Amino acid sequence: MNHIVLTEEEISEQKMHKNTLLRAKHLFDVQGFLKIENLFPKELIQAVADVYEKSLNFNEETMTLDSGTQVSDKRYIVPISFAPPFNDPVLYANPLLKPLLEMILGPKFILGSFGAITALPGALEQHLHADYRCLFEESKEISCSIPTYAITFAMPLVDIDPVNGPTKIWAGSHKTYPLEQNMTSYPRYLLYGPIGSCYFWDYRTFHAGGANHSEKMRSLLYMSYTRCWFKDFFNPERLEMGREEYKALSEEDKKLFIALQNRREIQKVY
Ligand SMILES: O=C(O)CCC(=O)C(=O)O
Repeated sequence: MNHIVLTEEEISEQKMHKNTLLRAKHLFDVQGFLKIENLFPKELIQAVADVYEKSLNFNEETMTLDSGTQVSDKRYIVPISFAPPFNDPVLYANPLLKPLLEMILGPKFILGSFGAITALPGALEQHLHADYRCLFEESKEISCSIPTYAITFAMPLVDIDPVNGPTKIWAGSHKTYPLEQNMTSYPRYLLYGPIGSCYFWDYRTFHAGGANHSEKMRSLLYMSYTRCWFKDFFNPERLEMGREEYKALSEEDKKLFIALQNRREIQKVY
């Protein structure tokens, strides 16, 4: 099994067993991605999904979404403001997940972006891409051998299956940046799962949003978690939060939102 299924005990204690953590970290390092089958409470995600779907302006005549930015055929990135129900810490600072994120991104990881990705019915497969360029343009070897600096975290807002828009991903491609453009030297996986599941990938791992062959929208919530020093110059940073919502955060959670603040503030927090 190349993904993680949490035990009932882990869920009730809201803590991953040490062996689960080590296995999760190992799988992530080797594959460049990881799926966790049952991280979130289904009722919470369903409530979030209902609010999100109602907020969308889907024009069925033109088959366009009058919200967000189109990123490929019938696929849109929609910014989401940190307001109820989206600002529940279970979503962005999940206690089951935080220790794993610390192992992957170091203890001072932060949230860089937060939004949703919606593939409309009939959306075509997206172009193959990684979420960032080689960090050191002059050396693929160095760029690929260092630990990761950022991940994209995806949380299905509908039950996703191979038909309605899995994310195609090429295992191990984060370690080389593609040796061949046809990707045949990398095993290809489909990332999908029910509401409550999640999957995430290294910014360097090659992937593509899959086609949506169903008659319904396929949406997922996404977050970029990064090391605190990383500034994303190539993707628009989408992080929207009102002053009141920010003030209501716990001191611990405020550390995750450093990207919203003046960089000099970082020194005050750490
Ligand atoms: O829609 C998906 O499954 C992934 C989308 C994606 O990778 C992107 O828009 O960059």
